[in-house]
Amino acid sequence: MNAQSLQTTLSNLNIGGLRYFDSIGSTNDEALAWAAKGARDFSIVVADEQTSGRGRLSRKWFTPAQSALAVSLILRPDSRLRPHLSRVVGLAALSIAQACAELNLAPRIKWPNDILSNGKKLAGILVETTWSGAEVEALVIGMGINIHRESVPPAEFLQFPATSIEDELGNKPPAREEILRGVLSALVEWRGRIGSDAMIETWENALAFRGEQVQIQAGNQSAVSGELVGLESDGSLRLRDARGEFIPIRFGDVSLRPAA
Ligand code: BT5
Repeated sequence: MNAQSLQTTLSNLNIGGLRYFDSIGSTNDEALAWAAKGARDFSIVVADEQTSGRGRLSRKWFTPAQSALAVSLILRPDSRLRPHLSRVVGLAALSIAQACAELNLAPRIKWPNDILSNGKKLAGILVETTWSGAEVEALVIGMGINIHRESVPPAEFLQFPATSIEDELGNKPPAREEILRGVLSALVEWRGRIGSDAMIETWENALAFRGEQVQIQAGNQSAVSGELVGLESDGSLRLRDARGEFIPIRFGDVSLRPAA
């Protein structure tokens, strides 16, 4: 993978700009800085290796060389996207899931930001923003996708089991550029329909643990348990507690687990 192979493979996608690095700290940091300096809509930062890849709450994201996709996509909200910014993590999750389904995997979305295959984490998403006064100026959608076996971190690094596309397929995956093209093509398609009911329904139908009991932990607060029913129209999670009452779980740094 290099800048030329990415330009060639993504040539039909109207990419705003491309910055490629053999090695970088975090593609999200680069994309946030670029967005603040005026990067065009749909620009991407791609790295072969990240030395300080980030998850939420400054958790580490593992991206060893030649094995994974680490991409940050910059979106500048237009009038269609702006009313639905809370759906953007779903936009990314759906797009990664759709690209994996095209490879004949059966991905599920562990709300809000993980893609699972056979109950193991295959990809993670980190959405960050730049602001202009009180308005979101740009969104940076960081996507880390495990492609080859070598991208899967050692077990002691993980709270949740992980896998890669190669592990799940049982044979060689397509080139990383091709997989990225699949993700970005799906994202272009779903971005055009971000306000639609179909977007929420498709996202909801792809959720992991639907109809099952789950536990949600947000920071130091006590955990909330209930049946995972689906999504609210803003993309919040809808649980039903033991008394049958619906509880919306807003985004934020929550973690979802199947109930013990
Ligand atoms: C995430 O956070 O899952 C978001 C990951 C986003 C990574 C992308 S890569 C491109 C862009 N640039 C960045 O610097 N970041 C974005 P979270 O839900 O907080 O999960 C983090 C946890 O996942 C860690 O604490 C580990 O336990 C686990 N983990 C780390 N690397 C992993 C990997 N490669 N595969 C599976 N799990 C991993």
